[in-house]
Amino acid sequence: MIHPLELTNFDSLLSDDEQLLKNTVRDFADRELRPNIQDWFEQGTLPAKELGLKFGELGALGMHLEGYECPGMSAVEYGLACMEIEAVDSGLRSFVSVQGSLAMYAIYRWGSEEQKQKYLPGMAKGELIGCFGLTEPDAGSDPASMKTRATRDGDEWVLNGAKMWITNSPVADVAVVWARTDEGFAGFIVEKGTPGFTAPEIHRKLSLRASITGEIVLDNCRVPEENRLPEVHSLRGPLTCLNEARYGIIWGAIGSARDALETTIDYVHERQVFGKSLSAFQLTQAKLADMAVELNKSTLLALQIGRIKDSGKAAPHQISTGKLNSTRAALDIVRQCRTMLGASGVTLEYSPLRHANNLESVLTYEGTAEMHQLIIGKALTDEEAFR
Ligand code: TGC
Ligand code: FAD
Repeated sequence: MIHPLELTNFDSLLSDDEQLLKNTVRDFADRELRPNIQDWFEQGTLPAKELGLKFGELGALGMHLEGYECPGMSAVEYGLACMEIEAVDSGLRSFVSVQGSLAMYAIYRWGSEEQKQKYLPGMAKGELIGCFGLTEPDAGSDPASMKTRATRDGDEWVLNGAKMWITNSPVADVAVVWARTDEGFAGFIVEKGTPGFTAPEIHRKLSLRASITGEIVLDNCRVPEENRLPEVHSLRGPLTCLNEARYGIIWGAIGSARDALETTIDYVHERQVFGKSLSAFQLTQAKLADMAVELNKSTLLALQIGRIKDSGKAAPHQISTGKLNSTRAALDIVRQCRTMLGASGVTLEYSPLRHANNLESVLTYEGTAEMHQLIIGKALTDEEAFR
């Protein structure tokens, strides 16, 4: 019996260092994450502070960034880490994505040297938790319509507005907040405790329950000019960060699908129906074969995009290609897996339905499937059809 990814000898495409990294993160996930995930998901929470320190020790936060006490790994290594973490739960990969690819990357790419020195080492260690506030109640897919405004007042900026669906905002020490100004768009680093900044938690989610989600409310919140990201003048600022997080999702979603398929293969061997193993029926094998083929195609696509990214040439539409494919393929696989577990598939004892619920968020955040179709469509036609 072979593992599904042996259909294309996926591991043979990885270097020794990449294999080692993958195995290290998988061991960490088995030891620190997998034993707790059912409880975290059921309780709808996460021990964010404790987990941040553990991810920091592992080197998973800002993993692909150079300097400032970040590990400086390759894009492929970062992707493999996302895959192993999301094989446990999308909420855990989200924690890593938001910290490293969104909050830290925003400072790394667009911040001043002082800002990088001040925040990045603590964030890499998980001592400071970051969040990234772009989406608003009335501006999700279209961030250009954001209402949050920053007005200059001497050496300070006054922020007013509201952000919605912000991963980790209730527990964040540092929020990167995007706002409209008279000159265009700008990004600000807002520290926890700044007067006028609050971050109430959003409850009763049916998806990504092992992740803390909140709002950000800015009510005459004053931040010094030194907290503005000096290099940002347009939406290119936040959208560049999204490329990084979308890249991690390409690999992460495949992790969920792989875990669901592994769970299902184990289950159909054990489950007896009509006098023999569920695995011995042709219909079962056809489903497993189709899912394994899709998993392999998606994994190979992720690796190719990772190699392009490591060459420094990944274009946004290439990242959209991977994000669109991985999230849709993963959802199809985990839903099919759920059906094959019968009634057992609706409990927390087995991962497929938990992954399916999570992947509904993953399909929506970091650009919905439709946004990625439109980004690819624009690249193919030179016609913009967003508006
Ligand atoms: P548009 O006029 O096309 O561009 C504005 C400026 O941005 C530049 N640009 C990009 N730069 C880097 N990377 C990209 N992917 C870029 N896309 C555009 C562009 O060159 C231009 O630069 P400049 O300097 O000339 O001004 O912008 P638009 O308003 O037409 O919007 C395009 C669209 C719809 C593709 C964009 O708004 C979009 O991607 N919308 C989706 C929003 C989204 O994905 N939000 C995610 C929020 S964060 C989140 O969900 C975290 S989830 C937690 C987790 O990750 O786990
Ligand atoms: P809308 O933009 O209102 O879209 C609704 C529907 O309309 C979608 O199907 C969409 O594809 C479709 N649609 C929109 N425009 C078009 C069009 N032009 N053509 C055709 N169809 C269209 N955001 C952050 O900034 N930071 C975070 O940390 C963060 N974390 C999140 C965590 C979770 C659990 C979730 C669920 C979301 C998170 N988000 C975060 C927000 C996320 O990025 C947005 O939900 C997403 O961008 C979609 O925006 P929306 O929900 O406003 O949907």
